[in-house]
Amino acid sequence: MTSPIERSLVLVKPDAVRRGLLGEIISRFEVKGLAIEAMELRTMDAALADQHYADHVDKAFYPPLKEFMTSGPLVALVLSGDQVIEVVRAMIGATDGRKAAAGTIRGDLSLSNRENLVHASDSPQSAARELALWFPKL
Ligand code: FUP
Repeated sequence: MTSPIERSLVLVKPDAVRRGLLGEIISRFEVKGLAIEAMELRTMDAALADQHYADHVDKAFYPPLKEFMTSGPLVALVLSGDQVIEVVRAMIGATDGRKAAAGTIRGDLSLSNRENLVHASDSPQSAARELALWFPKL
């Protein structure tokens, strides 16, 4: 029996687009051996931000986070591969770029707890929810 290939929803955030880091970040996923099943330049609007960050809308950090995430285009990706959810979470590193381990995307390229370059689904449940939100036809 083979299990279905797992998928993760990944956002390369507006700070990465502004800083010219799209190639660097997407390249890390490619060379790791993950498959890109979908990739779109999109701009989050307020409604999508509230849905995407449903768990965070009541937190004090949410208003500036929403401002940042809707501030310009981002790249939305569907990545697939063996244990892709866990693999990508390890590749992006801890939330705060100042504390993220060297060798991770945030650890190497971010100095911020907000402008931390990448979002990635953190569980099969959040992947299913986020994939339905961003790529409902997939
Ligand atoms: P992560 O799963 O690592 O992206 O982190 P969380 O789900 O905990 O937080 C989602 C986003 O909220 C982070 F990517 C950045 C932002 N955030 C802040 O701006 N301030 C905080 O104190 C915590 C998170």
